[in-house]
Amino acid sequence: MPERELARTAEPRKVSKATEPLPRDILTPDDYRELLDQLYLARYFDVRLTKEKKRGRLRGTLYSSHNQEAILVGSLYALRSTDWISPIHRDMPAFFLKDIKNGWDSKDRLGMSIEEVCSQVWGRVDSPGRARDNWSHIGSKKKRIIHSTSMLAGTIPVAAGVVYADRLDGGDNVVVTYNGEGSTAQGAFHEGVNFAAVHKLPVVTVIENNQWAFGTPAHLGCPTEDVADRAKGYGIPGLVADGQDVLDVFDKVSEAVEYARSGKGPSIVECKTFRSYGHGDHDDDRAVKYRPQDEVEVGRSRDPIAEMKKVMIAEGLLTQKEADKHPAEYKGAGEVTDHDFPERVVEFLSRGVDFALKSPLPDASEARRWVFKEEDQ
Ligand SMILES: Cc1ncc(C[n+]2csc(CCOP(=O)(O)OP(=O)(O)O)c2C)c(N)n1
Ligand SMILES: [Mg+2]
Repeated sequence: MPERELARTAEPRKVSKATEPLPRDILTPDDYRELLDQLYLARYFDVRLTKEKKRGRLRGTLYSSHNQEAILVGSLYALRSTDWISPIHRDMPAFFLKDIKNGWDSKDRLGMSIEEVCSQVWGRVDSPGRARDNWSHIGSKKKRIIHSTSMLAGTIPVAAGVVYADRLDGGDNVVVTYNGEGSTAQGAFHEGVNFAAVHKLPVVTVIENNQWAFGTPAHLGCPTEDVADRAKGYGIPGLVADGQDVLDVFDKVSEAVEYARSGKGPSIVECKTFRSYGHGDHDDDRAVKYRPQDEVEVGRSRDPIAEMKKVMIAEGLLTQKEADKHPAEYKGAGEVTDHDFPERVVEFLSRGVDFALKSPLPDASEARRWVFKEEDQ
């Protein structure tokens, strides 16, 4: 294996121009507390599902977003309800985090309910996918979530088309697409970003650079130091965010969203992070073999929950005692308990899990339905 540096998650080079004032300046103390709770919620979803699977209550593959939560939380917080998103395999929390700032239980919010998402994970009749798959292969036109597929980067051309149509209809909505750094080596990435750039479409391409694409390290998938440098080839802005810092992600994505909404066109926002565990839960053991242990330790050393707590303590929005009340940070699914999370978070997700476990499996007779367009679609 060629020599290379350790994962670089701390203090990434800032490519974007410093904007004064920063987008985060509009956030209130309540927004900060909400962001922290959302980080907890995304983390709890991840560890709870891992535990459920270990207890034998869940089947299928889990693609952990542990340590990458700030990317989803910070970017979604920068959006309007009517904006579109296009998540992929590692973004399962995005389905219920979308528009959640408008009320976790609001019936009107344009995001999926926790009941829908948990039913999807358990492959139940109340899920959008009705047990055709247990993971992220779902979407909702009504809630403005582009259907996720397995084809890496394949959603970027679709996303470009969706906002092209929105512009033709006189809209000013933006789409945020999520992809890993490995996906940027796909042909569809080039076609989609190129099309968006040529037509100045409001497509914000968030790259979750977690340093690994299954067993391939980032430097064997992208020849430039920053994946965001790919933007130069399309004549569009490329920003680099600290993916462990929810506020930095919020700032950079807000900047990109404003640029897109004002008609200037697409951009790429690379968020530097680290994949804490294997590619999927089936990969856990081998992960230790292909990744040096010191790299894994460095990569996990800046937990996004801890980073947000530090900021809030420094700004007088959280006392050390309050920060210590729910110490979920730096813990894997095997070490963490429900007491490490705010009650609000545990209660919200438990409601989804209970609902899913009570929801029946679909009847086998519907297996051949919805292959082609049907009357009730
Ligand atoms: C077009 C395509 N090629 C290969 C795969 C198999 N595959 C699924 S995820 C993955 C790695 C993706 O890496 P990255 O884009 O960095 O995202 P990450 O899993 O790290 O979040 C691969 C190779 C696929 N789903 N689609
Ligand atoms: Mg990756």
